[in-house]
Amino acid sequence: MESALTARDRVGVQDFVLLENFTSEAAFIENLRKRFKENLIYTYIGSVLVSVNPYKDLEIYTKNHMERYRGVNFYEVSPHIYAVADNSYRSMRTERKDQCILISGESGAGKTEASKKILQYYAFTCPASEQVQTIKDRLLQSNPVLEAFGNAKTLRNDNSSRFGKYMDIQFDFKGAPVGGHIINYLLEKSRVVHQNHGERNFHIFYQLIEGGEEDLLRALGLERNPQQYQYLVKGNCPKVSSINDRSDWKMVRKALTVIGFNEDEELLNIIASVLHLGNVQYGGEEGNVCITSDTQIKYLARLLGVNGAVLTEALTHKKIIAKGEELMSPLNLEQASSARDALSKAVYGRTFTWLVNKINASLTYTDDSHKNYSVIGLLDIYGFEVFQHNSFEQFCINYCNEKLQQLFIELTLKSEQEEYEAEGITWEPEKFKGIISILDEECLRPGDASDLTFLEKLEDTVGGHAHFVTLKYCLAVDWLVVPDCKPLNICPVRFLDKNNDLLFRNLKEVMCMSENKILNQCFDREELSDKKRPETAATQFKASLAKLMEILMSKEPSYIRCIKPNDSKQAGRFDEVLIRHQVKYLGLMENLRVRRAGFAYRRRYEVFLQRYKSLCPDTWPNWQGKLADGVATLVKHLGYKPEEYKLGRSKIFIRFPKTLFATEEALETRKHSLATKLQAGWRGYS
Ligand code: AD9
Ligand code: MG
Repeated sequence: MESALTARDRVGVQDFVLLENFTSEAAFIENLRKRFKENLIYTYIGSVLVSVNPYKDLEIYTKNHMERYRGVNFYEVSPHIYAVADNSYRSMRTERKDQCILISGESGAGKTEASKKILQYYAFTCPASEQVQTIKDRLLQSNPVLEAFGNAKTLRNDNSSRFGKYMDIQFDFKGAPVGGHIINYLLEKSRVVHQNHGERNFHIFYQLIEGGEEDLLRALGLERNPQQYQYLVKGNCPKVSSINDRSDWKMVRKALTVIGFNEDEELLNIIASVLHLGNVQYGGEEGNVCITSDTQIKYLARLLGVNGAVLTEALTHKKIIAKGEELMSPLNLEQASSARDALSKAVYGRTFTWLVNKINASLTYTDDSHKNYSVIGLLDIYGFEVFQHNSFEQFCINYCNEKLQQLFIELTLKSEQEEYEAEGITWEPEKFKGIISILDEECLRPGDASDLTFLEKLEDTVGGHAHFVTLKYCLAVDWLVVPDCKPLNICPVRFLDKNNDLLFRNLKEVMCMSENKILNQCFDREELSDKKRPETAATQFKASLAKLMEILMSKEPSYIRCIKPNDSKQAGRFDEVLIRHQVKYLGLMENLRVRRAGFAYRRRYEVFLQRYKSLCPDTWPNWQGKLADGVATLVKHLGYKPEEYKLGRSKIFIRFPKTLFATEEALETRKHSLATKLQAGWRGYS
């Protein structure tokens, strides 16, 4: 049989807290590596789960595995995402406190997969009636639908989430899932009209083109060739080897049925109309721009349910009000294409939000007896990402990640301030501070505001920051911000546009008249009478994140920290440099140090004394003096070394688990010997 020592040598420790050299980053990484080699992708830091993406299917998510973790304590079984899911579930049930599971990590680290595994675990292990089964099915099927519309292939991940998602699963008093609610955060709409080289548009477009039936495509005026569509050719990447668009199409259609969806026709019309919009070409002279082909407009009028002539005018003119009179001012070529793209983005973005609302409606359980439910929230956001060129989207995504990281610090590290300070751990404050307000200022400023003036302001304000460097190449100026150690090369071109996110009034008017049932709900006439300037995208995003933080703070959190093993999406490759980087900016070493600093092993004096007083003649049967003195006497008698513990105002802090284990063992031994003696008729000292 393998000895304990060699097993440990081979597979490492399942909780980093047990590492002998716990301050050594090298030891931390070595432990991860050993486990990764053995396909042990999960390791704890106390109750935080660290997960390394295996990039291959492991046989660890079977029904048998789910059974194994059901109702079992954290430390009795090997680390697993099911253990975290089960632990949250049990806490919710026993303590009646809402829970949330926060999943973080960079793009491609495995967050979305993790959230799906958790959902599957609840769907399988929680009790179900027939009605509950319907909700379970809908909860599960909401994923393929939202992924089709909100995920895309990027350079970092073939199935990258391009929106943030927070999902509440609601449980009744029996612990059965009876409903759900999703909040979505800032979809990366710009992807609809542009993709970087090697990336794709949202999956749904390719699914429709590859998987759509002949009749359907004919009705929508589409050809079975993604290369025909301007909005699909920018990234020059129509096919992805890990993706089967055709079978995904079937899956999505089925999922829509399960959700109880009956606006198929309208939805498909919208997807097709975006593709047609992308193919609207402009020609003519400056000042007299026209649309060069009628075909698209004919399809568009039908698919969007609007008047073709009015749409054509709105795609080539801008309505201005001068001296109380409405005038149509012709757009130049650049303005016209950007008006067209703005319409595509608005149509797609609003349809996405509509879809989320639709799913929410299908997850609303109407039985009144379930009003009093408990909740487990799952947060799966878009992960931190850095490309060669980064823009507004990366800024927002990374800002969101930064916020979440701060929450993590707030809840796990800062709340341990005592140990934190004692350990001399410092954390850098938020680095994005101020950037959004500078951006908004430039967006709202009339006159010469441009990406360049925005950049100049940034330089003036945060240019002195150690992580901020500007490199000036003509207009394509890049600047570097380093959030948590990672260089981020942000290209400010179109920052202002994207933040403003404006749609010309006459395009809005056209859409408000749409006969498409979905679009009709997406574009509301009231918007037209609203004189107030809409809030900028970044400000709205910031506000929605602030609300999210409130939601999360009101619940009891669990954490899953996902790590990406390499940049080539390959199984078995452990890229140490990349991993070390993530360990750093996820703050895992700090997490471990705080955990080891006594966090898990603190006891109030009276509890500690009560439990262990029998181990010392001076404290047995009762200590008469101050509690602190009693504890001091007791631990001295037990032979605790000064570095092993600290006495606080009301608690004892024990640094190493082994100290407490030894004391527990002593207690067991004493109980055992006492029992033996009692059996032998001896009464012990009392
Ligand atoms: V992003 O920020 O949305 O771009 P995620 O969500 O962190 O990113 P995702 O969950 O989509 O990453 O994982 C990326 C890919 O890694 C998946 O498509 C799988 O192919 C692979 N993966 C992730 N987790 C697992 C796993 N537990 N087992 C097997 C996995 N493969
Ligand atoms: Mg994801």
